Amino acid sequence: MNDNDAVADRFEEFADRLEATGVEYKPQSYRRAAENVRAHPESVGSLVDDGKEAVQGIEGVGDALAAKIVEYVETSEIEELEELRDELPVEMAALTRVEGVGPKTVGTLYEELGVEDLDDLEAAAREGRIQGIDGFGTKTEENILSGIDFARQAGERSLLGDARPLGEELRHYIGESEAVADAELAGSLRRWRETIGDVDLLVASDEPETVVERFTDWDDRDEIIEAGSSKASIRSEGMRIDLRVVVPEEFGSALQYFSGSRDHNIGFRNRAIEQGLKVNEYGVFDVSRVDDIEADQRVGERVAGDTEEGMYDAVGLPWIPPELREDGGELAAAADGDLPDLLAEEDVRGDLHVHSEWSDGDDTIGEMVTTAAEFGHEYLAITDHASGPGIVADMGLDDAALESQREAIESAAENADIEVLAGVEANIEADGGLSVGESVLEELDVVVASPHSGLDGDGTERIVSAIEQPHVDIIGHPTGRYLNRRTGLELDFERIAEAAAEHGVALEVNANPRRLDLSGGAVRTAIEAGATIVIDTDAHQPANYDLLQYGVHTARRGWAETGDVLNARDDDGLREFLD
Ligand code: DGT
Ligand code: CA
Ligand code: CA
Ligand code: ZN
Repeated sequence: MNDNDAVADRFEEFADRLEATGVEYKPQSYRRAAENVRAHPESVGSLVDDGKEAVQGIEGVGDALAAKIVEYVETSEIEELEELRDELPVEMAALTRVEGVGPKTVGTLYEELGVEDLDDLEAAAREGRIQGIDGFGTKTEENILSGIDFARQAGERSLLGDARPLGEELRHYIGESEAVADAELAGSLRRWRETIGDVDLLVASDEPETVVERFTDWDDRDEIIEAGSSKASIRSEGMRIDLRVVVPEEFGSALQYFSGSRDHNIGFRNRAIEQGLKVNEYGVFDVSRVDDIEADQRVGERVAGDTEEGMYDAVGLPWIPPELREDGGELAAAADGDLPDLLAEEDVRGDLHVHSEWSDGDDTIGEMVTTAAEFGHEYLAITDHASGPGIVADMGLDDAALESQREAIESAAENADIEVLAGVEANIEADGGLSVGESVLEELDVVVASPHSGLDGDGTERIVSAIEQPHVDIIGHPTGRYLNRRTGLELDFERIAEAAAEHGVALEVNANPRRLDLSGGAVRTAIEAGATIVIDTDAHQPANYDLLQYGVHTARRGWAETGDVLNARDDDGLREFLD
């Protein structure tokens, strides 16, 4: 986490804690400051180096908040926040993750019932003590109870975008050992699930103890949870990492088993049983001539297990890409020869939603274009924020600014090696209208319309209205969710996809790992209803172009093929869709 995010998180906690104790107005200014700090192009560390006045240059940060930022950068702590934590010793983040429980409720529940964490909250709800408090009814109590599990899960699971780089780094480090024949990430990480319970690393080696030792010696591990002769678990960056070492002959079967999902494996095993085969992490075994098939895990004649392809082949199936292994009909599709020909990372030819310093991006239009070309893109659309609700003050462009930006983009396009399109990211207002004038939209190549505020309740009609607007090309991050933080709009994806297909609008898979919006499941619904999707990074700096992979694999989880994806088209195909 960078310092800006760390400061923003603390300011948000400040706001929650002040609100919990009944303070008015002040929480709002902390939240506004948090948002501006998070979006600020320069790191708070370098601003503090330049002095407190530079820190006050952040919108909404006055003298008092600037002092807190300086304090945090210098001491990694904010004394006043520590005091608030002592006064109200509750797990604010965990408790407010429960749907319907806000900071005020947390304050009340602590005062009346001494609720400090999710366990206390669950006990109080089960024992019917919450409905006894003034202003709380049985309905509230029921809602709290049903929201607790989700809140627990959300708190525990890591984002794919945090777990994947950590897992890859570890895999690379382990793979450097001569004792290692092969190393692969398994589990939910290999399936590219949007959140990860723990990281699973599978290694093929004839020297398991050497591998375990190298694993537990890793520089980046914070804690050894357990270590045995062929498996071990460590913690790093708050994540649990499980290692299993198997002999090279059993690598394929172990990889199949530990990649999951559990439900996929159950279906796979049942299919094998019907054919007189036994499957487990050690291989596929022909047990047709065995009396007691439970006698040993490795009983019968071994017919597969060296490779994962061999495992699927042994039960009469083609290899199934891990993203599909969620028990969503992939085994039947494989058996029928109907597996999708999935989109690949290299099929994507451009990015149609990125920001420059004209709004809240870090870099110039020219830099964003040059780095997109270096990344390998054939085209790029610059889509800075139009002003509107949910857009940080002064960060959005009004109609006049959009006009002059279009001219700047067009002149950048003249010198570029790739196609550069002029666009905008317009805000979808509560009634489905956009924040930009028609005459401005008309002149632009790409109009992305996205929801940024009012992100609760059913948003289907709001999004459909936006789709029906004449100049809209793409619906950006359709639900507006933030993983582990807010669920965003509830949407009837089928209805939205039908409208999108009818009006020639593409639905975005926003590749930012905090969003992954649409989700894999929603992508699948959208494609089945005939919609085109587009995978965008929403880059605010060139380094973000790399996030594309998360969008591609999320789309693969939605069974997306190249033909379903707008930015897998060549420039002509793209222009045809946009016209
Ligand atoms: P996670 O960690 O919650 O994000 O999800 P996974 O899928 O990585 O689950 P994990 O780490 O508990 O186990 C890794 C894989 O090992 C899992 O996907 C399938 C396999 N596995 C683990 N336990 C069982 C089990 O009881 N039955 C079956 N069939 N497979 C299992
Ligand atoms: Ca796992
Ligand atoms: Ca695990
Ligand atoms: Zn954006």
